[in-house]
Amino acid sequence: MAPGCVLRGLLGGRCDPAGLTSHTSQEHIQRRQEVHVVMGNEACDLDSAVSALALAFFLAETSAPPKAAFIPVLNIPRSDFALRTETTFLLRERGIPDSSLIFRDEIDLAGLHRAGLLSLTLVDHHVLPGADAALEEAVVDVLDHRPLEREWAPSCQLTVELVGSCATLVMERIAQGPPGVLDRTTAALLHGTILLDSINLSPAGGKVTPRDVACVSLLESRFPELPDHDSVYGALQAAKFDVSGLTTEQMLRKDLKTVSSDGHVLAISGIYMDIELFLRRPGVLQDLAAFCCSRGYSALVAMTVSFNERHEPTRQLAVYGQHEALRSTLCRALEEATAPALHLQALPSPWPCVSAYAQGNALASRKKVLPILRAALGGGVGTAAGPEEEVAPPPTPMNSLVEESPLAQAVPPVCPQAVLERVSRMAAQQPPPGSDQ
Ligand SMILES: [Mn+2]
Repeated sequence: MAPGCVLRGLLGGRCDPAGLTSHTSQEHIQRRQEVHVVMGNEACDLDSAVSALALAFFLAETSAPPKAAFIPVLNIPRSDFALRTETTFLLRERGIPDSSLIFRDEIDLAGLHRAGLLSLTLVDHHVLPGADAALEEAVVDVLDHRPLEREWAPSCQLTVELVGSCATLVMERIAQGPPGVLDRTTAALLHGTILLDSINLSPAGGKVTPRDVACVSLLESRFPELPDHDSVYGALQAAKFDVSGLTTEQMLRKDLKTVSSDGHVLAISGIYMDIELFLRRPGVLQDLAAFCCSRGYSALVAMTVSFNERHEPTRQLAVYGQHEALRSTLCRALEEATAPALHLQALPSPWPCVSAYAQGNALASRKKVLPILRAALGGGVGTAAGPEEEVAPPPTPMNSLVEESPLAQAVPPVCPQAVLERVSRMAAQQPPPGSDQ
C-alpha cells in the first residue's frame, strides 16, 4: 500500500486503486516501516484537525522513499467528534467522511513508540500533556502559532511563528514544496480554517497577521473557485454554535464545567439554544436524568447565551435536580445573589424538577455564576469548595493548553498492526467492521 494513497483517499483526491493493493500493512510491520503521525492539540478545534490532515497529506505526497505511513490523528475520542461542529461541518462539506478519519482512541501511539516505529509531528500545540510525556522522544517536527514554552532537541524541526492560524504555517510549508501537490479539497480546508481563526482577516479582531492574509490570497489565486470570505466565515461561525444536529446528551457535554463540594458534584452546561426550546426537546427529562445519574451529578445548571445584531448578550438559565431541597438551595442562591446580582425573572417551565429564568444581568457570564453556585453547595464562599473543573472535552478554544489529556486513562489496546490494517482498509475503501459509515 502506498501511504500517499491513503491520504489521497482521505482527502478525496486522485487515488489510484491499483496502487492501493500492491502492498499490505503486514509488509509495513515486517519491514518495520515507520508510522509518521501528524497530530493537533487535544481540544481538536478546526485549526488542529485541518493542520494535521493537510500536513500529513503534504508529507505523504512529497517525502522520498522509503515512505512512512503518514497518519493524521484527531486528538479526541471519536465519540466527541460530533461536538466539534465547525470541524464536522467543513469536513463533510468537502466530502471527507468521518469513517476515513483516525481519532486518538483508535491508535496506540505509546505502543507504536515502544515498537520503535513512531515519528510524531505536532501541529497547533507543542506541549504534550503529562500522560503523553513518553511520546516527546518521538517528536521530529513542530508547527505552532503560540509562544514557545519549552525547548526541543536540536534534531527536532521547529516552526513557531505568532500568526493567526497554524493552518497558515502548514500552507507556507506546502507553498515551499514542489508545485502541484495542493489539491482543491485541502486548499478549501486551509482557506476556511485561516478565515475562521483570523476572524475573517479583520484587523479589528486582533488575530490576523500579514502572513495569514498572504496565504489566503495565495490559495485564492490558485483556486479561484473558492467561495468568498464572508460566506466561508459566516458558515463556519454559524456551524460552531449550531447544536441542531446534536443529541441532548451531546449538547450537555459540549461546553461543560463542574463544581464540587460536600459530596455533591454540580454540572454547569453551556447550551447554545433558547432555554424554553431546550426544555421542550423530546425526551429531555429522561436525558437530563440519565446524564446526571451516569456521571454522578447531584444537579445540573444549563446556561444559555445568545447575541443580537449589536453583539449584546442575552442570557437564560435553568436549574435541574431530582432532589427538591438541593434544587431550592441552588435557586435561592441564584435569585438572591448580590455579587453580582443576576436579576432573574422566572420563566415557565414544563417540568416540576426544572426551574427556568431569564437572566436580567446579561453581563454575568458563567465565570461569575460559578462562585455563587459553589458557595451555595459548600456553604462558605471560596472555602471548603472543590476546584472548578474543566470537563473533557474543553469548549472549542482558539488555543488549547489543557493540562491533561482527557484520554489519559483511556488509551485502548490498539496494536500497531491493527492501525496499519485499518489504514489499508481505508485505502481500499472497505469500511472496517462495525463502522457506521
Ligand atoms: Mn490554532
